[in-house]
Amino acid sequence: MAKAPLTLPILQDQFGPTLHFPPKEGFAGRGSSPESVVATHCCFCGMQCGIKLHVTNNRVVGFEPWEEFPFNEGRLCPKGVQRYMQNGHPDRLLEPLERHAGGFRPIEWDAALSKVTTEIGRIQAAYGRDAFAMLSGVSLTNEKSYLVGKFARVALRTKNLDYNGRLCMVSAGAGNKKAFGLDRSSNSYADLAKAEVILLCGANVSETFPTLTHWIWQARDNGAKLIVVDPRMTPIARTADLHLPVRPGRDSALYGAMLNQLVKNDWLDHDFIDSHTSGFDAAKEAVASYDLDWAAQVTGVEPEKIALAAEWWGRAKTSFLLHARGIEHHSKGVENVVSCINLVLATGRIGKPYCGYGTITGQGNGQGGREHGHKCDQLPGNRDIENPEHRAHISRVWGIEEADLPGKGLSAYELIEAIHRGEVRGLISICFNPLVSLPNSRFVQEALEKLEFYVNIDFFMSETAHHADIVLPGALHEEEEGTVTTAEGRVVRIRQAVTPPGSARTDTSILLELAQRLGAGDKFAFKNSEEIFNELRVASKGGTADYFGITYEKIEKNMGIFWPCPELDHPGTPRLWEDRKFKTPDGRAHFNAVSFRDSQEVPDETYPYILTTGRVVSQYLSGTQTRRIGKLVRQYPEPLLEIHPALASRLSIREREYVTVTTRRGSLEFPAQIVQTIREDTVFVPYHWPGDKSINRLTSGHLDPISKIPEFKVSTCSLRGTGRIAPPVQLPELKGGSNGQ
Ligand SMILES: Nc1nc2c(c(=O)[nH]1)N[C@H]1C(S)=C(S)[C@@H](COP(=O)(O)OP(=O)(O)OC[C@H]3O[C@@H](n4cnc5c(=O)[nH]c(N)nc54)[C@H](O)[C@@H]3O)O[C@H]1N2
Ligand SMILES: Nc1nc2c(c(=O)[nH]1)N[C@H]1C(S)=C(S)[C@@H](COP(=O)(O)OP(=O)(O)OC[C@H]3O[C@@H](n4cnc5c(=O)[nH]c(N)nc54)[C@H](O)[C@@H]3O)O[C@H]1N2
Ligand code: SF4
Ligand SMILES: [Mo]
Repeated sequence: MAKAPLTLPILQDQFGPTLHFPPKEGFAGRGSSPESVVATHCCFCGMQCGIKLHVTNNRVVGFEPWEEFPFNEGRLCPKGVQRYMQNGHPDRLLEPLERHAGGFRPIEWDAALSKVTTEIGRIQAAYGRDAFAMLSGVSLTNEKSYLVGKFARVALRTKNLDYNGRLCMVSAGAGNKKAFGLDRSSNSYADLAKAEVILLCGANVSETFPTLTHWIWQARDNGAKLIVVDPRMTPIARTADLHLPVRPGRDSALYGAMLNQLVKNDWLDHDFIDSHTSGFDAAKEAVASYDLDWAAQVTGVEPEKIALAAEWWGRAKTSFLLHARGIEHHSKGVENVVSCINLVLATGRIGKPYCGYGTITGQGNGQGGREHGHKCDQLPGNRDIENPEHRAHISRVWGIEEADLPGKGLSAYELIEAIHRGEVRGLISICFNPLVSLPNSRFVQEALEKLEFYVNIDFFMSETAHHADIVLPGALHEEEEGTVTTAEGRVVRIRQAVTPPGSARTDTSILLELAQRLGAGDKFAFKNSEEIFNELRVASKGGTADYFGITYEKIEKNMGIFWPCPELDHPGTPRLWEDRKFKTPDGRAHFNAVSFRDSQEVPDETYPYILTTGRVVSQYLSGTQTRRIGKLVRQYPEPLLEIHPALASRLSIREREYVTVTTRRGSLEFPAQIVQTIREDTVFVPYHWPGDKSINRLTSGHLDPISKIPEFKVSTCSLRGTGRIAPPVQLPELKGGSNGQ
């Protein structure tokens, strides 16, 4: 039976349309004298900047910089300085909720959890264990990621567990494993400072990782050349020495042509290639015909610029290549990643001071969260769920029979497809808002409506939670102890500053109690997060992501430890590959041959333009958190369609005119923002909003065949001006208060 989404606010006061946060009385904010100051990390992106939270009356009331933390040295971005507004937010979920005919009503914890376990039992008995699935998220700490993986496999005993990193890091992960046999940024960002050339591919660093720019500026102060590859002239691209405005979806042609230039001009490190790599000849062969004119035609970038980029890269003595979702969110995301890595390997500039490579991890724990086993194909330590030795090791640590350990399950979007087909009937999700963040979201909504039972764990009522039968109030970052692993591979401590408000509970305690009620209590006898971490250490031992030598005490003492850290007396590994012992089966770094192929959708007469999507500085992911903070909303209140003046003029589109964007999934209207900074054949819309403002209603569900990442960065579209000008946005009022809110 299809279930209508309950999209109307039900408890008006708690879930009303107010998207900003008027401070409550007594909410002191910055400048106050807090009862305590807790040094921890920002809850948002993968930089995991150090921050000190001010606590009074068991409430986070403000913050101050944590200047000693080595990565950001006190610097914070617009989101970081507002994150403290969430703990006392009036929208916080304070008690479990149950769906009934007219909406949601509060329910006691015991009744809520009983209902959850009864429904899990019913669905698994009727349709099989795998018919109950789990989705998770990597804003969760390492401990919670590990716990979710174990919970799904040991308590739920389902193979169908996946996570929101599937929308984020998996192309990079797969590419790194192919090339290096290990999935981590090869260097700490300290190596950026003296790199001669920095090549930044598909990363809007100033908006998405603002504090990382400091390291890039340092390099520039030291004379580094910065090359940025992005179809938009982003803020960081405006400061670059060379901007290559690539046509979306064509990156591998560009990097292939650059590799060809390296070969032709012999800008190669032959010793490194011969002694430490394999596959060079095939990679070279694959791009032998990629001359500058061909590449210019395919990518839309002038041949001279491609030649110059290759020359700067080729002649440099030190260099750092960074990429992010701009090259990874593609149906050939993995190919894009390995074509970048080929450039690094060809010049042998890795595993040496100021010579680095890395994907820039997105979510707060995008790194650790992709190592500890809540991916559909993975076990802790970044082990492979289909490898018999890996399965045997984890079964031993968990005290189960290997035969009882489920195998590989479906990836996130495939799981939604299975729900849509009726193969998966029940779902538990934690820390994930797929209705806003998955592509083709009308299809996602249909799937959610087909679920027989759905339980959602979050601290705000996300759009996806509106489809739940039971909503369980979980905990914010600052409400639990744990660790996360930053984009650099540095494992840091998250400290509990306050306990969850109302009757909200820590995510950990919710999962532990559910495990108990599902009859697996003996396998989940953890008393605190540190005990979970200690089991994770053992589980990860011997895996590529080896945390065995890391302890809470050691992290605190050193302000973080870089994995791999295989023994207690091991100092950790900020720079990988100094020993040249790659983790591939043959011990060599692998070149991968990449022949250029196009995106799944290519412009045609009906859909002549490319729609690409991404982020703005003041909003975070599906927006559940940042759309509730007034100052951030005021900074960028609604999604706008970035369009080049030449294209706007051809289509007679005016500034702020509503433009109908149509893709194969449907149509929506967005106000135009006419900017010089985007290619003429491309439009850009950020994705942080739900409903009719959600660009994911229009994006495609095409996946990379290896990583299963959706092609968020290329959908073809048509554009039509409506003649109507969008009214000025009603900005949320910022009511007084010493914190400026
Ligand atoms: N403010 C803010 N910061 C965030 C987040 C957020 O939501 N808001 N989210 C965090 C997370 S989880 C992530 S994954 C990161 C993402 O960080 P980024 O990857 O930097 O962000 P995106 O906006 O997704 O995409 C980056 C750039 O890719 C470009 N691009 C689009 N198509 C192509 C293409 O085909 N080739 C190339 N070379 N470039 C292309 C876009 O123009 C865009 O400028 O940000 C993290 N930080
Ligand atoms: N079109 C388009 N779509 C995209 C992208 C794009 O570039 N373009 N980017 C993709 C990327 S890179 C990503 S990472 C995804 C992100 O997509 P999502 O993961 O769905 O986005 P979030 O907003 O992080 O959703 C997480 C939910 O978990 C809750 N939450 C956060 N922390 C915790 C916690 O500690 N405990 C609990 N219980 N709940 C928590 C938040 O309130 C929120 O409701 O979006 C993807 N979608
Ligand atoms: S850069 Fe990322 S981690 Fe640092 S303050 Fe901003 S959102 Fe938080
Ligand atoms: Mo992400």
